[in-house]
Amino acid sequence: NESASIGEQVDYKIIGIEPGAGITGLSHDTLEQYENLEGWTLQESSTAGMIGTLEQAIRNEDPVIVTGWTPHWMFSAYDLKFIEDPKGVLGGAENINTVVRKDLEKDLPDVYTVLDRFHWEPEDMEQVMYDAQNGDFETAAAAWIENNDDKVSEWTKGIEQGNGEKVKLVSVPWDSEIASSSVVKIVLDNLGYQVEIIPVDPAIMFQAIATGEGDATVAPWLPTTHQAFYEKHKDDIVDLGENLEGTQNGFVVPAYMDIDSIEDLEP
Ligand code: PBE
Repeated sequence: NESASIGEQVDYKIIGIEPGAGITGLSHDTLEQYENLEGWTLQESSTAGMIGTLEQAIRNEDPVIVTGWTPHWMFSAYDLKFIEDPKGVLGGAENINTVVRKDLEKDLPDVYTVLDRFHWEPEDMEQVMYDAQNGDFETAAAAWIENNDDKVSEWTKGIEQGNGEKVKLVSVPWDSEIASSSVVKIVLDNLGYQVEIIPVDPAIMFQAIATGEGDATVAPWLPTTHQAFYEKHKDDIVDLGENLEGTQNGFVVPAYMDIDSIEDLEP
């Protein structure tokens, strides 16, 4: 129905992802903080489920609103746009930080130094994510490392070889963080460490670093997406600062939809 409001057309639903994701909590906050979203619901599912719903809507040129973020390949696969979030509930431009357990510096000083130096650009992460679509993350990360010796040697210069010490790299199960964790794993493996990547929900990731069960993570999105988990554990973790600047969350729609702002959605 052409004259129906967007709300009516999408059944007052925002298509979300996993319940444990930071963006899911922020999306619930968004529904609460915008009065015009009264009566709207967030349909939690999975990242694959969200993408499936988005793809199907695009095939039919139907309206759809999903929770999205960048870096993500969906922006190169489809013509999409973020709609404005004037209250900033979903966060503005964010960063990804490196967070390690207390005592990592003492126990594994060289690993700590490499992690502290690890820093790259969204384009680097996207390159690994893009290559992994036609293969796997391990191969894509290895290729990126081979092609970016200048960056990698900045992180590893003067670092002594390890002796097979184990490193538990905790992460989250989204492509962006599988990409960064895979790169860090291979860099440390090549230095003689044995790195295991453990993908868990963001809440568990912070808890693992705080309890010392995990050694490090390069996956926290801050200051907004993972703020609640960060606040809970901030006294028991060591924040080594940004490893990447310029991520973004938001409500995402196909470019053919005539809507620009969350405030334009009708109750
Ligand atoms: N994300 C991608 C995650 C972090 C990385 C935005 C879906 C989240 O916790 O929401």
